Amino acid sequence: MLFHLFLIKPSHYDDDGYVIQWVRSSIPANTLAAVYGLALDCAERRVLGDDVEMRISAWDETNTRIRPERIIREIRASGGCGLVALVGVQSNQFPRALDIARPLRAAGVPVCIGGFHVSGCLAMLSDMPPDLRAALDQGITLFAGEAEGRLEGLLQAAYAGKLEPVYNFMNDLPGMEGAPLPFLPASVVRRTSGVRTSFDAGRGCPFLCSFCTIINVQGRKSRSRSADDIERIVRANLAQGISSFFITDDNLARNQNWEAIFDRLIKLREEEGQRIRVIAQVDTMCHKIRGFIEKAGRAGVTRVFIGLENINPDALKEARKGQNQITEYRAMLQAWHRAGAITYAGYILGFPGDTAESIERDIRIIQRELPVDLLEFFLLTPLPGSADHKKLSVTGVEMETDMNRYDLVHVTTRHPAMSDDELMGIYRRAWDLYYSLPHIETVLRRAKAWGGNPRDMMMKLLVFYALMVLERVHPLEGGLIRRKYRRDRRAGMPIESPVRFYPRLVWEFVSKHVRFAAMYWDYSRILRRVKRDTTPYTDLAMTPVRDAEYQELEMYSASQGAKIAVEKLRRRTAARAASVPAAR
Ligand code: B12
Ligand code: SF4
Repeated sequence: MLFHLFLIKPSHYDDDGYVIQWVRSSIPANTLAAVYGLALDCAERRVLGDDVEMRISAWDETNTRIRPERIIREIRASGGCGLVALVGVQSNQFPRALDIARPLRAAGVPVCIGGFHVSGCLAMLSDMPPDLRAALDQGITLFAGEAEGRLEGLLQAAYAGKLEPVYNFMNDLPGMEGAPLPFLPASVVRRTSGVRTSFDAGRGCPFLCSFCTIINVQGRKSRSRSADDIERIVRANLAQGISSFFITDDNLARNQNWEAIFDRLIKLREEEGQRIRVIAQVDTMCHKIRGFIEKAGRAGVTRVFIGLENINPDALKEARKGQNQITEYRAMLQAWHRAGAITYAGYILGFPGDTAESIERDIRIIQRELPVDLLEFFLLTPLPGSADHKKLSVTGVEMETDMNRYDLVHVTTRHPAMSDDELMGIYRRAWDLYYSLPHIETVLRRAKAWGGNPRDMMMKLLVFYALMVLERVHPLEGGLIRRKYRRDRRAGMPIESPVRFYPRLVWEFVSKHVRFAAMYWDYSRILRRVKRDTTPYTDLAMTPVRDAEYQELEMYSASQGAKIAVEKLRRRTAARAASVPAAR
């Protein structure tokens, strides 16, 4: 007997209703890896019985076309036994997930949807929202919570034809020690950039940011894999030729096991000579954790994502992100550069106090005063699962009803001072301002001065910006060469005629690549100039932190909140200085 399990990570639709899909997407989805690892474990343990063979297919729709009719055929050919699991479905992917499920359900194929949208909604809302109800009406099973220790039961129910409409484990977060490990076969990884895979070393974050869904879905307590487990994941991937990893923890700095994990990676690198490289996500106070950045550098962390979010303390306070102290940003960013890592900073636009002018001013301040390499902009979005979303739902504030637009690059709720068009306009302009040619030159000069590879930096800046301006997608959703299929259009939107669709596709392809070539030419000219110049380079952002800067830098006087933050720092420093002789 054969049971066919299809694990599919859906993508979402662009504004024209076509699936966002690439010949190669950038990063393999860890959710796919996590659920695949759990499914492999179930298959090995023969949880459906000794006479049932489980066949697992793992597809990421950002790089693989999903053909429901073929899935139906395959399941029928193998005796009609199987399950389609739509994994890691975010809010912006839920409409696409429903469209994939529709023909499957019509053919009687069991479908289950899990991930942040279902989990976030069930965790925070008292009533099930209309899109989840629509899924139940289609006979789709909804799974809220984490699958560790639960996938087995779900598969058995699917095999027996007894799936429940809803599985809700939100009140019972499983431990991660000893859990089956995230893994993707090289054949799946090769459909992305091909050199990197991802895994989560832990889940949960202690902070309370109001726009964050993670704390309400994965909890505020750190749950972590052991260093032994991390070593197993790394070795399994080294064995298939993959030595580069994205550790997806939202905040690796608050993983209770970070040190043991780094020590193990350091051992693999320094004693065995493994060329492991790591991308990690951390918070803005991580430099205060003794040894964290230094060990991260030795463990192979070469890129860090940091949720800077804003340089105005009032906005941070309003978002309950008081842990971000702007007076620490420069020290933290410089520490990462000393450890040899490239810094990616997330920056949120659309806080209530923001105006187009304040956003422009703040970007100029960042360019001058903060040693950020790549800055990525997000629109403040009430993501289902966040405290912000719950508050707006409870108070009945109008929000966008099309979940496809909850991708952090669309306006989803009213801003108190800017119209939707103004907010969208400054959002687009923010990218143009930051990635202006003079600033590209500055970042390349800094990269060279810090001993990095300016060409590598140039390519990163170019690709990041090009995805936003040419493809109109956030770089985190990007990939190499866009694919579009005429028939893969959002339900409710007409299938275009070939005469209209294909010429436009060709025109888009050619014009985008011509514009990309022009950008490449501009960036390369800058790179050549930077490489040729042998005079030592430094600037304000690279200057080590000094007491006097709190009077001098614009970042500390641009807003009332900034001035208060500096005053608080001054008082803290004075109190500390006064307590030293007393302690002696
Ligand atoms: C790594 C990551 C990415 C990666 C890879 C995606 C991935 N899922 O691996 C990349 C960079 C591509 C990415 C992009 C984006 N992301 Co992202 N991402 C994350 C992050 C940090 C980790 C994901 C992860 O690995 N989690 C660990 C896994 C194991 O947990 P899990 O996904 O919940 O899966 C478990 C359960 O849900 C359950 N489960 C899941 N599916 C299924 C299915 C079935 C059938 C069953 C039984 C169980 C089950 O079992 C799993 C194992 O326990 C999360 C935050 C987070 N902490 O999860 C944000 C997060 C998922 N991303 C988010 C967003 C918004 C985005 C972007 C839209 C942002 C942007 N503008 O670029 C894009 C979307 C593009 C895309 N195509 O995915 C939001 C989604 C919120 C929401 N309500 O939708 C999150 C929650 C972060 C946030 N800001 O709040 N992301
Ligand atoms: S620091 Fe990041 S993960 Fe933690 S609560 Fe804030 S946004 Fe969420």
